[in-house]
Amino acid sequence: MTAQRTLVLLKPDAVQRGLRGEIIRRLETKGYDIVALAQRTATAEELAAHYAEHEGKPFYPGLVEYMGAGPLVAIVAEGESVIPGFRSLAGATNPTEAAPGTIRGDLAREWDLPVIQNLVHGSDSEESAAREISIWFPELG
Ligand code: IDP
Repeated sequence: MTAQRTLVLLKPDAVQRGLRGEIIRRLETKGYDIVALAQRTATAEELAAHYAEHEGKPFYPGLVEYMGAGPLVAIVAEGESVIPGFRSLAGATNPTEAAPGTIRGDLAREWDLPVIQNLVHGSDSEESAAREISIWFPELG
C-alpha cells in the first residue's frame, strides 16, 4: 500500500458554525497529515469544475449557491488509504442516514433547504483526488 492524498473541503456551513477545529481534530486524530490548507470563498469557476459531474441535476443550482455563500477551507490530507478513510470519517451524504460517530452523523442534520448541507467534502477516488487537488491547489497538481 502507498500513501494517498485526498481533497477535503470544510464547506461554508462548517466554517459558519465554527466546526473547523472539531473536523480538523478528527482528521488529525485519525492519523492523517495536513499537507496544505487554505480558507477562501470559492469562485464560480472553481465550483463549476469541482462539481462538473452534478451539472444539470435538480440540486445543482442550490449546491453552487450553498458552496459559494461564504468562506470554505480546502485541505489536502495525506496518509495510508486516506481517500476511503476520510469518506468513512465523513459518513453518508445525507446526514440523517450518516452513522453516529461520523462527522455528518454527529454534527449535521437536514435543514429546510433544497440542498443537503453536510459540512464536508472528500474525494471519492484517486482520479477524483488528483483532479480536485489541481482545482484547489494548482501548485500541487
Ligand atoms: P458526497 O459529497 O457525499 O460525495 P455527492 O453525490 O458527490 O456526495 O454530492 C455532492 C454534494 O451535493 C453533497 O455532499 C450534498 O451537499 C449535495 N447533494 C447530493 N445529493 C443531493 C440531493 O439529492 N439533494 C440535495 N443535495 C444533494
